[in-house]
Amino acid sequence: MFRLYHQPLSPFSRKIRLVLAEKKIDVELVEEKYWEKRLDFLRLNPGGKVPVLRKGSFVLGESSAIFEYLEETCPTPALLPRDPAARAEARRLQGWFDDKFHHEVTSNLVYERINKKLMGIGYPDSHKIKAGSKNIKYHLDYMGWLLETRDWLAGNSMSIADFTAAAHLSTLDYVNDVDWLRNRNVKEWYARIKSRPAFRALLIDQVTGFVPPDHYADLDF
Ligand SMILES: N[C@@H](CCC(=O)N[C@@H](CS)C(=O)NCC(=O)O)C(=O)O
Repeated sequence: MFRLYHQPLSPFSRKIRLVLAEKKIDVELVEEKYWEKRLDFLRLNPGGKVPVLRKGSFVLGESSAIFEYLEETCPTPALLPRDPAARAEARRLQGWFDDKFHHEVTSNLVYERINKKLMGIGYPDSHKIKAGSKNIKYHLDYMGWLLETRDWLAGNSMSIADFTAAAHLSTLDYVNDVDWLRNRNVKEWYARIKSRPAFRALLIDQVTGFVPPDHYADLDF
């Protein structure tokens, strides 16, 4: 069986948990407090980051590499479209959310509000909170614009782009930082993806000391 070293509110870990669940791959979850820099974990992944996927002597870090590995070894259901241009678009958007969105939004809001406290490294920086709250508007508008002409973010089938975006947004929703009234297309898209069985385990997760808003686990939010 696979083992996944993760953190409950790590968007990269959440992306891989969604992929594993959608593909119905059994996994044992191991919560890794990566900030404690456990030696055995650093031996597995010298980069010291979660997620890390492991099965026996096979060990893999970097969520996009993990995703590609799972997509190739367990191709059903496919989370990359068949058409090369659409595949590239799905990968582009995975990069958009894991890079730009993460840097401009997730790290400014979720890491400031939650990770700092978990790691015992102080209080949220109000400048970062302000920046994240401003930046998320641009991203929600961009997603809404994509969804005006597409059923899913990268085209007409659900793909890794949707799971990546939903993984980030779900952590932001946990800290009540998503204005679901801003864009109808985004809310409707999130409701669709949130109601998938693969999403259930994420919605049950709780981080000690931080209670999510009531609508967080509500499929009819
Ligand atoms: N590019 C990596 C990013 C993973 C990442 O940054 N994970 C965070 C948790 S959300 C982490 O482990 N950070 C520890 C560190 O940067 O030392 C991926 O896609 O897996």
